Amino acid sequence: MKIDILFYPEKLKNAEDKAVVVLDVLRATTTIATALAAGAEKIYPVSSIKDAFSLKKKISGALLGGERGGIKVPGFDLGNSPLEYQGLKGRTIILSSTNGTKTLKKAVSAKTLIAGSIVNAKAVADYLLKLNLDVVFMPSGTDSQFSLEDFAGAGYIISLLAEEKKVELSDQAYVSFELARINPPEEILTRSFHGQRLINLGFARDVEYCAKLNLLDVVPVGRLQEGR
Ligand code: 3SL
Repeated sequence: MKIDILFYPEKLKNAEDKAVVVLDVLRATTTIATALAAGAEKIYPVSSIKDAFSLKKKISGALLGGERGGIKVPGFDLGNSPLEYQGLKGRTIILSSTNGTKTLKKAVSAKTLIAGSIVNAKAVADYLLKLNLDVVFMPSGTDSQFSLEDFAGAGYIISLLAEEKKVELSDQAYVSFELARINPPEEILTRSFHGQRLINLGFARDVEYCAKLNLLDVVPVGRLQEGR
């Protein structure tokens, strides 16, 4: 199994035969995993707030969730805190976040598209082992900048893969693996630029939650439509 990781959420190339794992550990992909674990039936990631409102008109009973600048969008039902996503049995969520949902849209060409995070690292690793495809990890970054927490989040998943299978790591995948091997998730998330930003916005409990390794046994897998 060949494993690679991108530094930035650039447009994916040559991924038609690969599994692509998009990470936005703080917080969109953690929120997606949490919403599914709380019973949500479907999650539609959308890029813009306008698209979120117009999709809601077409799906009766859907909840709107997401943020801009970390704060719940006016008129939305939920923000982007995973801790808000509870008791969602059968609900449809339309989610729009600053970086994470946009990165998911950039990965539409993947053979299999997965939303990964630290809270579902083992579930994602087990799923990848069954798929047995080459894997590209795609960190969402923060406002087009490198994000430590997504890079390390991929590393935790890679280390679980490497325990079970012979893996061939690209140079940057090796760096993310080593980063995760040496540093506990909570330290990485608290130290990261975006972790600090969330703590300053009053979301310290979210940062703590997003660092909980292997808390949830769910794998968000999706096929997205281009252009929404
Ligand atoms: O950028 C994103 O997609 C968000 O997850 C950012 S935040 O953690 O909600 O601020």
